[in-house]
Amino acid sequence: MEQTLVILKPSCVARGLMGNVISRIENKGIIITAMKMMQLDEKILREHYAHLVDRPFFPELAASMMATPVLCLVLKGVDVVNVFRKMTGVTNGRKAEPGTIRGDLSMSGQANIVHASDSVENAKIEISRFFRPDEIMDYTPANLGFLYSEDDLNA
Ligand code: FUP
Repeated sequence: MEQTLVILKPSCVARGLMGNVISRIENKGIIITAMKMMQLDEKILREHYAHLVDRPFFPELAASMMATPVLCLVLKGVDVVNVFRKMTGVTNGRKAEPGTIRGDLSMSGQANIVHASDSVENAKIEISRFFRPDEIMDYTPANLGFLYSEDDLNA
């Protein structure tokens, strides 16, 4: 099954919204395989946001990501990268659709609650950036047969 990396950003942690986002993950039937609080530093943020390091807003973005610890998660599910990106909504919370995490919880383009990997390839890179292999739990939830049909699992 596919895996994706999610970061609950300082805008989520500081506003007491971790439980809200984790509830959405659990309610959807996505499996949480790892979860860890981390204080990010400039080094890891320059890697994580390598595509944005040269943009003028990068210093402010990095500072916003270091303002409090973050909660990093690995999620597992069929097509979970795309499913969770849809649940996240577009980057700017003011433009994100109601019903999405950003659309429901954020008024900001930067303080936008969550990061979510944007492709299967990037998810693999990002998971290995934030987690050691032994921190990711390999288990099958007892309710798997009620989350998916055989067809879903064989697709
Ligand atoms: P996303 O994949 O939706 O998280 O968006 P990006 O990878 O394009 O951007 C990463 C983060 O950079 C966003 F969450 C917020 C921040 N950002 C800004 O602060 N200003 C911008 O103009 C664009 C992005």
